[in-house]
Amino acid sequence: MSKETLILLYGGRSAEREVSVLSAESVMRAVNYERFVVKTYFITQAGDFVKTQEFTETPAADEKLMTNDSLKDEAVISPAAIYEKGAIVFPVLHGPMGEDGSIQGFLEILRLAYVGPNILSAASTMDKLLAKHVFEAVGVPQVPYVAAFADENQAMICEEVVKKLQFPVFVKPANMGSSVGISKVDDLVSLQPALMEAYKYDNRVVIEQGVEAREIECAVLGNGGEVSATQPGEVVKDVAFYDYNSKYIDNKIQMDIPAKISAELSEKMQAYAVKAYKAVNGTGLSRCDFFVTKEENIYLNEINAIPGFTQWSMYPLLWENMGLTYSELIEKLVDLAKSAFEIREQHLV
Ligand code: G1L
Repeated sequence: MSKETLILLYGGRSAEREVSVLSAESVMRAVNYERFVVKTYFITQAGDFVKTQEFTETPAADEKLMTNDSLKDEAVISPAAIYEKGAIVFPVLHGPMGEDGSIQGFLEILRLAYVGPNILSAASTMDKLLAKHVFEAVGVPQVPYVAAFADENQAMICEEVVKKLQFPVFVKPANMGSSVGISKVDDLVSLQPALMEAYKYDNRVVIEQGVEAREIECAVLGNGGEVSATQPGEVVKDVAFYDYNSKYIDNKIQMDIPAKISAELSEKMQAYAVKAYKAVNGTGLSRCDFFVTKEENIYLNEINAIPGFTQWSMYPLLWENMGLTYSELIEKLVDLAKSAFEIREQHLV
């Protein structure tokens, strides 16, 4: 039988480019080369598509994917030129072209199967405010929050915050592509400047109640009808705030898998994770991040439909703990991509 083609897209326009390259390298090394060949394309910061390496067997452990520095302008192709009949696309991209649904829309127009969230699940989980409204509607617990819009009366927004929340609060642009524009606010006088900072990135802003809590996460996998969640894992914090490098590049975050919590709490969390996932039309995968307080109150913090995906990231490790290896996870995601694609194709005719 001839091999299936996996098209690996990496790079992208956002600050998370480096994580994208690391994750794509992890994927390209873990692929089952008995079944697949891998064709890679780098997306530059300017948004250009560049054809890079092809792999027909497991690359050496130190093999790197080509990035900006090693590429020539002539290699730029038309985005649609990635098309190959029957191929499955693995978009390992963050930010503007990766997780807001746009690359997914592009791949649907091309009529290609792709791994991960569909247009709706990518776009809806990308927007903190929209996601909160949806979780509220289906009864998934969250910390109290206030929605703020740049064109509204800011004094009234501040009043609402004082009425509904307690300091400290977190002010975040609704668009969750990046960690910029976020502030922790300890008092009312600092609220207005924090809002102004957040509005630089989005005219829709979320103000969230700060809570003292453990951060416990659950991995969800599946398409609509058949969804499963892992036992949760804990992000063990020993410093208050991680910078980008320590968080994503040096992998300094410590994880406790499975999290040391009661079976009851764990089951409750899994059930909320699945409920929230289905509510945003979850497809492919998501990492559901919860806060757990001392009193064992659970709050869904956010759903990340495009989680860190190196072999040592939380999402794959949560599945590893359930007995699904990284390579098996990749194949499972590819199979989910193919079944979602077949359903789309059926609806076309
Ligand atoms: F394709 C998947 F499996 F759905 C997928 C795609 C991309 C899973 C995870 C990611 N993650 C990212 O692309 C990243 C930019 C967050 C790099 Cl880790």
